[in-house]
Amino acid sequence: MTKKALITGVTGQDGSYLSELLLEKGYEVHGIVRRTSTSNIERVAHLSTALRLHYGDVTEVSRLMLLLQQIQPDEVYHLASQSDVRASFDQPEFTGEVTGMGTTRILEAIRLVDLDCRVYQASSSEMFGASLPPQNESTPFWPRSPYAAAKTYAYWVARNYREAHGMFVANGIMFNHESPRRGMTFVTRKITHAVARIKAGYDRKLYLGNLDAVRDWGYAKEYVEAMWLMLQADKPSDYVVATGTAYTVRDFAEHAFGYVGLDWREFVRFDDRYLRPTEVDSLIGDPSKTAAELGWKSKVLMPELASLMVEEDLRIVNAQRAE
Ligand code: NAP
Ligand code: G4F
Repeated sequence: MTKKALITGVTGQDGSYLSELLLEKGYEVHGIVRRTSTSNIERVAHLSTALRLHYGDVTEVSRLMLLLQQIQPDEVYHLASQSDVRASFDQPEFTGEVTGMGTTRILEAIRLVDLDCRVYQASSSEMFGASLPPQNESTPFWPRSPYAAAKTYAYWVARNYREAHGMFVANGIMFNHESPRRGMTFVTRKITHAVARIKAGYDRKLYLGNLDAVRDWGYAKEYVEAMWLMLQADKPSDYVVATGTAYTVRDFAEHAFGYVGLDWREFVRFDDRYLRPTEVDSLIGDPSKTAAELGWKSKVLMPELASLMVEEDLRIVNAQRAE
């Protein structure tokens, strides 16, 4: 029997890599797409003949119920979210609706249609916030943004549906993962895209906020494999997904500019618009449980990640120049 998967947030960075992975594994893959006035399917356009896309929104439970009833997925990957931490300070209520309540809606919809399926909840290392590293599955949560608070709520709702209703729901507590498909507002992609534009002579400066923040950056393409592994386990649980390595934003900029032979100090300038009312200073994950129970381990670390992202942004910028 062909397995069926439903992905919310299929048009995002992770949704696109996960779609590729599940299609490769022979799944019938369905995705929920928001209706927008301009196209939002660029990241999955190359999969359009294989992928089955449906309009929907995680703020509309009736639509979620109908789709679940029609598709009857074996696995649901709930990735949809307002995922920009800085933006969550400007839109806290909206972030709560989508990132927090969205999880309740998808779980309640599954329960109401009485569907026997496995669910992945996209939890985040942002939940650890001000708790000191290294962070693992037992580290207390201390959310430092409306986004992190919404994800913490969603994490506990996922746990509660597991405990109260016996549903198979796994929380992937993922640390920052990046790729050439990363949204342009996140610091890594903002840097690599700027490096390519500066190298091509289009821009002269890059404005950033806190360069001292420490992150544990991994490669998104590898992280979606951990999502799938969580839903193949014998029982549902919560897993930290990380590389266990630590770099500052400054380190990332140094590597990205250095890759094209530039000195970051000549181009990066400070802009306080990119500071946050409350910052998360240091996230460094301890993925030992995930390695021991799921056999997952990251391979690509920050220097290689920065290089491959710059490489792809150089290709994009040069292709635009040729047009
Ligand atoms: P992303 O690129 O921002 O993608 C988010 C997805 O959610 C997009 O497909 C977006 O649609 C969709 N979406 C937003 N609001 C929606 C709504 N109301 N209804 C339906 N879909 C909606 O995020 P990502 O990096 O792939 O991350 C995937 C998930 O993992 C998110 O939940 C994120 O918070 C979480 N996470 C990410 C990281 C990371 O480092 N990347 C780490 C931990 C957790 P549009 O394309 O139309 O905007
Ligand atoms: O790239 P960022 O915006 O990612 P952040 O806030 O760590 O959140 C990402 O990872 C989370 C997992 O830990 C996800 F849950 C979340 O959805 C998202 O994918 O910022 C990283 C760091 C921050 O400390 C920020 O203050 O970079 C610092 N930074 C410095 N200058 C900047 C900038 N961030 C952005 N976005 N833009 C800047 O100019």
